[in-house]
Amino acid sequence: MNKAQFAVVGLGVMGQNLALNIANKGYSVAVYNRTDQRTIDFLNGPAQDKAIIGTYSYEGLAKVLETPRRILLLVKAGPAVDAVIDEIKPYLNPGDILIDGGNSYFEDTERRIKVLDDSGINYIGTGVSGGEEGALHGPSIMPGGDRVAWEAIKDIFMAAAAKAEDGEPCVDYMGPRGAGHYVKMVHNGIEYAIMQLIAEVYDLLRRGLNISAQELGDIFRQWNDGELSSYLVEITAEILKKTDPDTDQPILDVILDEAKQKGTGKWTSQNAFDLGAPTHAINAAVASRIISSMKAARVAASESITGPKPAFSGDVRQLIEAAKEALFASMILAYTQGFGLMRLASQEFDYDLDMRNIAKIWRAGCIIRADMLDDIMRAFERDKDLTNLMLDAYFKDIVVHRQGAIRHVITTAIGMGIPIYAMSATLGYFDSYRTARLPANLTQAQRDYFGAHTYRRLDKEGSFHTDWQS
Ligand code: NBP
Repeated sequence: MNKAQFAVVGLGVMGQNLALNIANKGYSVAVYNRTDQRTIDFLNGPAQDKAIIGTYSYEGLAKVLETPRRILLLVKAGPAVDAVIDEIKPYLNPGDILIDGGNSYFEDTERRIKVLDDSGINYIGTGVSGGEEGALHGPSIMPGGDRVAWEAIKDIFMAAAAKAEDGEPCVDYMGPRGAGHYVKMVHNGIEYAIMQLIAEVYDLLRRGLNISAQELGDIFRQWNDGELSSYLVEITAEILKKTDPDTDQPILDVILDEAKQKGTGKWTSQNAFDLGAPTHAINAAVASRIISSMKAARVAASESITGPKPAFSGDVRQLIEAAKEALFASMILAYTQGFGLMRLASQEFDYDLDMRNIAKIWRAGCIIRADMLDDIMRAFERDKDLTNLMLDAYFKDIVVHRQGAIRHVITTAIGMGIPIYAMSATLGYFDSYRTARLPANLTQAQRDYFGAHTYRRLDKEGSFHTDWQS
């Protein structure tokens, strides 16, 4: 019997679709799932007539695979990954490659690599983005770990990955150890930020200007035909135009306004705080999801805590145009913050991340794919050590010329009492970054006043303390 070339463990939506994707590219795939029935249903359903072999034990899986074995885990992130590693390990040999394709925390990946080091089993931690559809037709894949192991899986990942317009596969080696999962974490942080920026613009136009969901769908569709062209803007247009079959209302009007989260955005912010990276838009997006979940408290507060009524008396067309420009510029600033964080992480963790390659593999397949990533890729081609995207002439020009739009949109929303936190935070980042002297002089003085923490001066070297109450 010919042995299978690749294996997928975990047949949730991602596992099933990636197994199908890889089989469709001409590879034979063995699959295993903890609950046998899922495997049976998969084999009798979507995997029928494909080069996919079902197995019902880790021993059986190991036996049907060619060596070195290449096994992709797509199980729930967290303890499930450790459980699978413990159970499968006795059937693996040195040189075999275990690939974790779930949304694992990068520090867990670093730990697992250390634990497996003695066994000679190679471990690749890889981000996979694109959701259900992407997994089937071509995701963006962000592998990290041992470079030699990457070379041994490269052909399959290149075949399975999305292809950008220039034909380049959206996969590349990110760096050692947890680098792949780190990049995926930041990808998700940027995703949180962009989703929140879009949601705020939707809220301003829907509630503040009373534009119907259908009309707004048309507006987002037009935006998607221009410089804002991106997956998240595209699906927003489709969502806005969708009608609920039960009520005949726009489906958005019947969806509960409580956003869930699995943690990748929060991890991005937590790590940014640890590294000292300014990720204002991501932090604001995480906080916005948190306050959205306090529905009962918000409903109660809305009955007693008053504020301005959302009523707009200005130029509607001008505000819509400004919203488009503001969204474009603030999306650029969200990417800027994400790339800035990865730059610091690359130094801190010795990941040696190549920002150009990251932009390159985010151009298709993933949730944050957008035309502007082509330009981000080019900016890092012009200067691979670019410390901040805003220092690239092309992006500086865009943001500088559109800052007026951001200010107009924010002040309009604030005047109407419509929360616009992520966009305001994004502008706060922009204004802080371009300000030579921030009020941190006062913060320094206060710290010295109450805690004798000392302060530094502009005119002299050294640490100084003032006896403030004398
Ligand atoms: P889920 O995250 O829902 O995980 C389901 C799979 O994990 C099933 O195969 C389940 O087996 C298996 N599993 C669990 Br739960 N505990 C296990 C254990 N202790 N031992 C062995 N198997 C166990 O699936 P998913 O949505 O396909 O996601 C897979 C990974 O990909 C996750 O890390 C996810 O965060 C990531 N991801 C998901 C998406 C997406 O759009 N869904 C996108 C990108 C990345 P069972 O059938 O026996 O319960």
